Amino acid sequence: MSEMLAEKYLRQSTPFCAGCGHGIFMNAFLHAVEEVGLNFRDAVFVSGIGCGAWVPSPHFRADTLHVTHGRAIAFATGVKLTRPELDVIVISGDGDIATIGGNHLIHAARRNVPIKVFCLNNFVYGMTGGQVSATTPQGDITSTTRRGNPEPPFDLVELVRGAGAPYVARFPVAAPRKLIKGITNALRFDQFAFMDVLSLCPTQYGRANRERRGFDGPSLIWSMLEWQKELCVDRQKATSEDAKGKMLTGEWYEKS
Ligand SMILES: Cc1ncc(C[n+]2csc(CCOP(=O)(O)OP(=O)(O)O)c2C)c(N)n1
Repeated sequence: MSEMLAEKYLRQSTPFCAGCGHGIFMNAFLHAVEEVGLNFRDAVFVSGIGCGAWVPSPHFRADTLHVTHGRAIAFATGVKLTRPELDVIVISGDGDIATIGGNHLIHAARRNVPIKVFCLNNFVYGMTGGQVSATTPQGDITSTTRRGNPEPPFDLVELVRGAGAPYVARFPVAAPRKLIKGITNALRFDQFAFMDVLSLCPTQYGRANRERRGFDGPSLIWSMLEWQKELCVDRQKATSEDAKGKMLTGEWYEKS
């Protein structure tokens, strides 16, 4: 991250592990904030519990609410109702937003609450030891699924679109320029906006799935970035054949 961005927007340095995708997201997010001209004095950031929740709090020089696990969207809805003039932005993990907090996610989408939600999806509960979450791919190893996750995951794009969200996007941290563009669009959108940010957790997910996913190159972090690039296909370029077993990336706007 540039010194200018860090000095302007951050109170302190971050505690993320080496190779954590959340730091790449934080950098991309601050670039988008500059691009949009979002004034932190007009914004409130809300996060639940987990490593992803640490992106805004205690780091951003802004008003931040660091609330109970799974309840970030519920608190954010309350803030938006009482102070509609503020930009209310939720940043938290897949465990927080889509697993324990999944109910709040679908109802905020259904109600089109005008908040922005960035879900830092590293496929596990990272902070507490890499347990299975609602986005862990079937067959993957986690600390609570040692023989492979027997359950299918949520596709967060499909889930949130199905719940009625007018803007849904997915971008991987391995494609930072596209990620910045997407965040810029989400921040400028004036209704409910949701982004499935494909993050990376080398410490938990990477180590546990080293053999299964072939993260055995000279560097675990590098292998994970390469794997993430291969996992993603641009929804506008992909045929249904290309999309098999991949994750579609891009933006989906539902016209009202
Ligand atoms: C009600 C409640 N249940 C469980 C916990 C323990 N807990 C803290 S963080 C966390 C996992 C967070 O995972 P995720 O949201 O995916 O974020 P990550 O750490 O992966 O970025 C859990 C289960 C808690 N703090 N509160």
